[in-house]
Amino acid sequence: MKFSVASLVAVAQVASAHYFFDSNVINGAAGRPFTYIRDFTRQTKYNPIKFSSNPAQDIRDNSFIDGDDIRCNQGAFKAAGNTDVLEVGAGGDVTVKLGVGARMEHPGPSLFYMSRAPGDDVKAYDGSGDWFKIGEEGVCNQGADFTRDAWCSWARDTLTATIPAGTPDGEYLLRFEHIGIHRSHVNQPEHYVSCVQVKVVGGGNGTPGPMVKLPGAYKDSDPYAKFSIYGGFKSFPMPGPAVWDGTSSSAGGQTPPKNEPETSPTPSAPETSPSPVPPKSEPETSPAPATGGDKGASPCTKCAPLYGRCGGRGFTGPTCCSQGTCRQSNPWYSQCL
Ligand SMILES: [Cu+2]
Repeated sequence: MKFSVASLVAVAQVASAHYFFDSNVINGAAGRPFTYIRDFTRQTKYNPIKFSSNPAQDIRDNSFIDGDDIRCNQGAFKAAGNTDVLEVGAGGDVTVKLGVGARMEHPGPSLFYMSRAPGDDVKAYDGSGDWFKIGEEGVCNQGADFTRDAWCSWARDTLTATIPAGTPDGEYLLRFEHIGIHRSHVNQPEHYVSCVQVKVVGGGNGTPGPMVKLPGAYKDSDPYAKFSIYGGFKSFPMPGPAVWDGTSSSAGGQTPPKNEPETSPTPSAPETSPSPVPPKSEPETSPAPATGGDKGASPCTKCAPLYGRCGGRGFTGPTCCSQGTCRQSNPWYSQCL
């Protein structure tokens, strides 16, 4: 029975305000899902990862930013042996794409990390070693809406990381992360992560760093986790370590956000300014989702799209349809038809 529910959920993966990375774009074409990206086991693939200190009803699939699932998503190590290793030249790009036609319609930064596999055997590596950051992007258009399209990744369906030319040859986990910060003002950033298994060739002899552990790189007391996007542009305190400069290791701490001219970090103190009042829940532009009956309905739902899932036992996503009518197929699955 557990398996039948899981497979129904797998079938029900649909475009959503939430998302997951499942394929690599190679020579302009997205490949088969989970070829080089480790598949993961969370019940609802597109669900975000949250802090264990967040209210229980807001946590999804028991995945925590301060737990092992923050490495490569829930249960991803189980898929390691069955995931191919993508060969990539140092200095080259790796692009990942969201599954099921989703787009990143949450404001927030994107970050890229690598961790070298012991013995250069990434298929046997659980990600418990040292991680370094190879890139990040935050605000690309300061004049745009800071709650939406000011962010580089807004409405995109791909992320691209460049392997630093100085990266030594070897096998690595390459971790892509997008963080939705629309609810950071209530200490609830949402992390979306996937790992690609890569083999770097033609590399250099740099010494990557600074190093962090996952979990460990993010804390619920970090400024990014308390940041408010409401009330106009503010310099965003990018979480995690400084981006590796591509040469030697540096004993640095937080990096100033490279996309923003201001360097003063946002204080982590709670905002007291009364104007404008941040929304208690996620701002909605689409019709308010029906919340009746579906205990634990997602605090950041839009209505489900046509053919999207809109209900069923254990479902915590949107229970309304932006197109079509929500029809029950069976007790575990309702769909917008
Ligand atoms: Cu969300």
